Amino acid sequence: MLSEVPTAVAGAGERWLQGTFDRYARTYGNGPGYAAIVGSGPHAPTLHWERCDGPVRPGDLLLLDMGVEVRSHYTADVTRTFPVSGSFSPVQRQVHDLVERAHRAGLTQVAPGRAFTDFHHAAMEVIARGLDDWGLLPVSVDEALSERGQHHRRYLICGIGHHLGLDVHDCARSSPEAYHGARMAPAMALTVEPGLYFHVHDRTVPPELRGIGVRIEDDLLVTPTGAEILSAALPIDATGLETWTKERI
Ligand SMILES: [Mn+2]
Repeated sequence: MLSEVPTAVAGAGERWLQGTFDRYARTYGNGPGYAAIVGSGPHAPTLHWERCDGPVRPGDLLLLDMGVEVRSHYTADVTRTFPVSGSFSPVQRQVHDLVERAHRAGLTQVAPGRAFTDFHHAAMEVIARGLDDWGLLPVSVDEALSERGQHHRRYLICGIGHHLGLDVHDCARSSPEAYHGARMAPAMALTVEPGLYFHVHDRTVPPELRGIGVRIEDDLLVTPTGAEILSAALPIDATGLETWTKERI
């Protein structure tokens, strides 16, 4: 994928990367598990950017959310945010570092017997505290984290994980008791995917944050003793992603 980024930058844009992934998915698996998301620069904060009709610019962050449906029809759902130039700018790295901390906090909560929502709350607390450190919360962290608050969700309006299987959002029609209200059990597969999305026109954040979108999404299998990260081959830290990118572009 990343070896095709220079072609995207040269003019073929997001379309080229989406098309490249689709071709690989079709060739080596059954096909894409869902419409692949290629969000470059200001498109990255737009959730489910499947239009993928924009340019890819040298200083952009490139949010790639893609999964191959293998020939047994099970799918993956993985996201990383790569710096097109090979290096995160200081502010891009600042955002990525906070999402990484939230992600790590979430990963530690995936284990049998845990409430399904534990990883959500763990990640959200890190996000809320980080945004408060940056002066972006209009209320205290406690109030933001309270049920009536949720001010931090302005920048993270989606859920941060879901069951995964034959459908990318597997068991989505389950009852609340069997889904968010349930406890995790061995053999469950799920995603953990916190992010931060600062829309390009969002005047509640300083100009340097506008147009930055970062998500880290891993696929996990709950085991009898904890969880196995099925997508662990990909780095989740900014420095690791820089190295990964530079080795391929
Ligand atoms: Mn997902």
